[in-house]
Amino acid sequence: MRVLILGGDGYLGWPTAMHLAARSQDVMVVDNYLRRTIAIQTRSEALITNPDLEQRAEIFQAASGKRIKTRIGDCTDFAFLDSVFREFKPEAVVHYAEQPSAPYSIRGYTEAELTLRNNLTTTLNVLWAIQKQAPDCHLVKLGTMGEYGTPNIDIEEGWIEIEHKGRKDRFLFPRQAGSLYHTTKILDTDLIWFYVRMSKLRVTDLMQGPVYGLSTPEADLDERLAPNFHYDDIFGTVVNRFLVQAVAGEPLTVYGKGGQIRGYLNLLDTLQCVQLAVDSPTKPGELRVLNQFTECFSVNNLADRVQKAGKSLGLRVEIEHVANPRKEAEEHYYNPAHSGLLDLGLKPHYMDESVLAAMLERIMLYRKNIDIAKIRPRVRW
Ligand code: USQ
Repeated sequence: MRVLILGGDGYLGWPTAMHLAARSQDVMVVDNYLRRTIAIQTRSEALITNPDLEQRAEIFQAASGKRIKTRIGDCTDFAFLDSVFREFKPEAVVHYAEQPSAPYSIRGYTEAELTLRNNLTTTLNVLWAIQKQAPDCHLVKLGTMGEYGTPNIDIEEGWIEIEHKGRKDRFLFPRQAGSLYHTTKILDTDLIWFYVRMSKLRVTDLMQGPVYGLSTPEADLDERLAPNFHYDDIFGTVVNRFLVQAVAGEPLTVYGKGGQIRGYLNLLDTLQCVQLAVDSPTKPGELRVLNQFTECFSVNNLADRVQKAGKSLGLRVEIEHVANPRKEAEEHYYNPAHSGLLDLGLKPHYMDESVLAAMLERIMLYRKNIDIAKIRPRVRW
């Protein structure tokens, strides 16, 4: 199958590209290095220095014998994206090409405008390129569990049936996000649902929770194939940040009371989920929504787990409740459904102590790269 990966240089994009190429898919990746640019501008560079996309593809080919095609360009430029679709004629598109940081989207007007324009224009362009060049192509779009927020009712998998004054209909589950970045994902969903209804596109929206991990079978072939692993307050997700903090001897930064619950998953499971979605395309005119996480924890629970795993390696890990830089519920109900991917065949890798300890050991190899100044929250809501 020809699979086009937009945002192929990212934390998820690059491991996905290698994973699919290793399984003999014909893979092309596209990226404009937006995340790398923002990381330099905000002093948020990743823990491990990554070669550029073309070099990564060469290293991967030497290590695995599998080729990944690369195109460097901006998906907000429709002429460029249209030419990529015309040339490659994808059968599936994995769309990761968005500004993914909630704190960055809140930082100031320039960052808000960039996030809104980049994310929405890219999604519009992808939908148009599919309509024009590959109308039968299956779009696998990375959404986020953050679209739903933390409502005081059970979260369904994308859709909800509502009975009102004796009549029933099915609607997208209500969405109410906690950052502008997460709000752009809601707007993406509305845009996608419009084009699915109008043009009978095939789409899967993967509502993903925070991901952790830095090891995959392909990334482990060569150190230079590692994902771009962030621990800064801009791009770092909470588990990866806590693990680096533990190695650095810095207290774990629990925001506020720490009762915030989210649905987490291992990077290995992101790869499985995307593969499962690609392997089972939806019907024309179908928007399938899958909640993509394997287990729910509070931030306090995560901090305890990291502390325990650190102790097993002789690290002294302290936990600190810092003033919450975000406006979010710190104690709330949270019960999201997540059976769709399990039904498709997902075999979860759960977060046990050995998984965290293995990550800590790997991070220790890069201890000298840790810049303490990147750890504390620098953006407030
Ligand atoms: N948190 C802390 N301490 C930290 C960092 C985060 O307590 O040092 C808390 C946050 O306040 C939040 C939770 O941990 O309650 C998760 O934060 P996060 O930074 O790991 O995740 P978030 O900003 O929501 O965004 C990340 C990805 C985003 C993805 C999202 C999935 O950056 O691209 O969409 O996870 S979700 O959280 O389900 O919306």
